[in-house]
Amino acid sequence: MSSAADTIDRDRARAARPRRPGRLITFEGGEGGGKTTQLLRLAERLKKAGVAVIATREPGGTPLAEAIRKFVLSGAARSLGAEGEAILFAAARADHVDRLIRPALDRGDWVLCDRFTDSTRAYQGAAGVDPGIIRALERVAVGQTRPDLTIILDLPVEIGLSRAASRNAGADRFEADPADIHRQRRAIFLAIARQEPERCVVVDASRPESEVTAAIWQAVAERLAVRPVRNDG
Ligand code: T5A
Repeated sequence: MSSAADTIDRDRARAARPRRPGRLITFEGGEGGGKTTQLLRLAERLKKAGVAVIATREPGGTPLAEAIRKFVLSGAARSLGAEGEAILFAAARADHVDRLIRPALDRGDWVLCDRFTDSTRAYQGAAGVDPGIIRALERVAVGQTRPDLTIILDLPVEIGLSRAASRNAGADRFEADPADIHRQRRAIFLAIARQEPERCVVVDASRPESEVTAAIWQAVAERLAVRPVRNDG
């Protein structure tokens, strides 16, 4: 029979455990910074370390959110204005968090997400949406599901745009904006990193891919204490 002391110890142990076992790592920054490339590289490395990994993206990650992605990135929602687009990004994010991200974190998986809430702060923020509205949408969409670590891939706008142009067929709704807007977005990402240094790491993405990969791995290993799982056979 268990004693009251055992029960208290068990309660304490439960309280000492992290509220959720998984980790959420987001990749942020302007166009063509190498988010997709680096996210996939980190996913591979974590898998080799024995971590269960889900790689996903925003807008997107669920059928509903992917449909919203197609609609917004085509420019079809432009007439709603920047606030209307912010609402659509938030709706896609709410579905993504409810159906994919939160259940994965609860299972103990690590979720790597290509863009998340900081993209709304930077892109819709630079388009003039009131920060209070952005914060309110963020609360509704994600609740307590906040990133444990955010990698901000930073590089001069011109380099990022030329990389993005070399990769795809045509610029999407946001990529096609003037360079000044891209520079404002970059400034907002860097301001977020200064305001939340415990969550954000800025990585110089103008360097060769392998150097960027090494810098990201160092940040993940230091901040989230990932260790290779021994596999003795
Ligand atoms: N958006 C999104 C909002 O406005 N609000 C929001 O809330 C959200 C979530 C999403 C768009 O939606 C906007 C932001 C975006 O405009 P997207 O198709 O997902 O659109 O586009 P991006 O996230 O911008 O991704 P990109 O595809 O432009 O760039 P990535 O993923 O940063 O870069 P990647 O890995 O595809 O690399 C681009 C090219 O560069 C090369 C790669 O090989 C590739 O050809 N490359 C390098 N070359 C040299 N050196 C390196 N270090 C390199 N790294 C990659």
